[in-house]
Amino acid sequence: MKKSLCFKILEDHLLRGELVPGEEITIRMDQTLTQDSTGTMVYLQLEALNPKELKTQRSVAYIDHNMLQAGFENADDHVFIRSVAAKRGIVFSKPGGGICHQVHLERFSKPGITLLGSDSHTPTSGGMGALAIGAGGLDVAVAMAMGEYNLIVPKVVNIRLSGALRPGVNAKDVILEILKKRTVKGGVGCVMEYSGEGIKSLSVTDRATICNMGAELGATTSIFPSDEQTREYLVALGRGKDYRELSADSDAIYDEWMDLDLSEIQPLAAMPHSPDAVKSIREIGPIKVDQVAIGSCTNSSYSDMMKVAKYLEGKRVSPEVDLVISPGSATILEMLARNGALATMVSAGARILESACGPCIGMGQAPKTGAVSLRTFNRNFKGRSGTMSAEVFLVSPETAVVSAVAGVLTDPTEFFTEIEIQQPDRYPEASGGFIYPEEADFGEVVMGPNIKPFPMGHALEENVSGKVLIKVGDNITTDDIVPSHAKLLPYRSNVPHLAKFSFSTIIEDFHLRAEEHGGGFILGGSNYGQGSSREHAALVPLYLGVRGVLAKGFARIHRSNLINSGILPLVFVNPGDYDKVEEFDALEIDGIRASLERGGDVLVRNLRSGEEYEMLLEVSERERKTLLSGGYLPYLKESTK
Ligand code: MIC
Ligand code: SF4
Repeated sequence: MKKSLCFKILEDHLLRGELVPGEEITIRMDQTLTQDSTGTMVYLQLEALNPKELKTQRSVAYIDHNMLQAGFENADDHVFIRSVAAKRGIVFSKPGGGICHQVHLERFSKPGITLLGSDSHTPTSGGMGALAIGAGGLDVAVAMAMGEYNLIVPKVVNIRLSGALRPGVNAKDVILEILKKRTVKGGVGCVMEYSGEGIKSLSVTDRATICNMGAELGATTSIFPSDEQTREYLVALGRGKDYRELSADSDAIYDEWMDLDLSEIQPLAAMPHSPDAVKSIREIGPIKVDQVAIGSCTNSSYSDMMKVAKYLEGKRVSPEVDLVISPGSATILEMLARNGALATMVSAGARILESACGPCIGMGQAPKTGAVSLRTFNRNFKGRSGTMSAEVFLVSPETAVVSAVAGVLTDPTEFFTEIEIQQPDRYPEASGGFIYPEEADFGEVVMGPNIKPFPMGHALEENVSGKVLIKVGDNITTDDIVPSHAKLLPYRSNVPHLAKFSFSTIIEDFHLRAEEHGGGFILGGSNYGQGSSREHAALVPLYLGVRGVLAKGFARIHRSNLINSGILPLVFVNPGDYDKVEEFDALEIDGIRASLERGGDVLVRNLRSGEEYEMLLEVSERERKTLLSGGYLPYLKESTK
């Protein structure tokens, strides 16, 4: 008794360690998912691990990010992933099948399972009652090879929902409200667990929207119980047998609570350039809009799409607005095509994009210079759209579509009183977009010329020294460390090429600085490395000779990626010391191996000022060994010798 749903699932999957918040445990992973922009690295690493067989019950490889084939690179990556999937018994979802999180929810997620994905929005499946976690690629490769994953036991925050959303208010507004209250750091080290009467009125896909953007809180994951809504969704998908009723004990103990009355939530927007810069649509006022993009793993479900289509009936998109729509999966696209909704969208003047991430990751549809772009997505970091000067607002599909017609930002509540969408009784069979292991034709693993070996760390030296190559502020994103858009995504399997663009949202010559000084340190503020799971944000610094990152705090996935790459994540004991370090200061850490072996703090000397800073290197036993070996792969190689 007294258990949260999160702890019940953790306990069910516990292999090693104790369920005490802050401690590292090892859990069994039932399923994994990868997408293509992180997937090439995952599969290169899986090939390096070369397991006899996979230890997961189900592993799926999606192609949804790198969909523009402006050159051979993306197509080569797709074929590489398909060839490894065939060799290893992994389900392959072809390009066009849809966005990994939406498709996984439809076809593979189940209540009570554990899922590890090489994408930060993997928690979307929490809407189904799965414990779904985003991680760096190497962790996902290891989960496939060994069936396990190491994580720090989270605190569990209980968000109690009451009431019901008013017409025109979307589950997106719920998570924006939570982001407004807790900020992009507000979930670090926590799992957000939802309960209360209010959840009954939320469909599985509404819940998935809320869990999806829990990633923006920095949370380890988010989860809803499974109930009648979950059963109906699974039955409609022809997967009724996957249903299991699951919830927390009625007297469950939580570390924190938060109450939210759904009926009080207003339509909201996250303003440029952070998902927690939230204001109500009315507060922001009727600003002129240039582009509206509806889709992404946050808001591309059947009901979101149908709300958009219903509103567009008999209307016309403002002549000054570009409206682009990407349905979340081939299944949804097929349903919209069959019921006429697609025709409504097209005749209103919308552009229909394929079922993929598309503009959410800057894969096309970069807005014009200085544009205001409303997007139903989850991230609005500067430059992510592909246009540095664009102002991206994150909104719900209801706000997006009403504003697309009005030409200005508009509160949708009064326009949705008559619109009600029924959840479908039956989804069509999965499209021909899957290749199951049974039917896969395994030949050779195929590697195109753009796929380069990934860098590997080496055993940690006694003393580490170097210059501070860059000093950055709080909440630096992985989009800053390694930007991603149509021009760079094709190089996800080519770390040397990506390295030339590291930190280019902040300075142009980071890679030149690193080359000139033979590597060194990065100085960061709090929540360093928030955002995506891309381990390129560690592999690129590793390639450029970065030995350590000194920061006030780290985002969860990025911290693990640094350790997996053999880069030291050092936290200031006195955050005020951050101000005393300047760019190009020479730093020295003596006896770092000994400090690590002792498990104590680390002293960093500033050769310019002569000052010493106490830094915390808070690591588990396994992480300590990983750093000593120079990364997770070298560590695994040593420990299995
Ligand atoms: C994102 O939304 O930032 C991405 C692109 O999906 C990333 C993965 C990547 O960088 O390839 C994520 O969220 O992990
Ligand atoms: Fe794709 Fe965007 Fe979702 Fe990332 S956030 S998985 S880029 S749709």
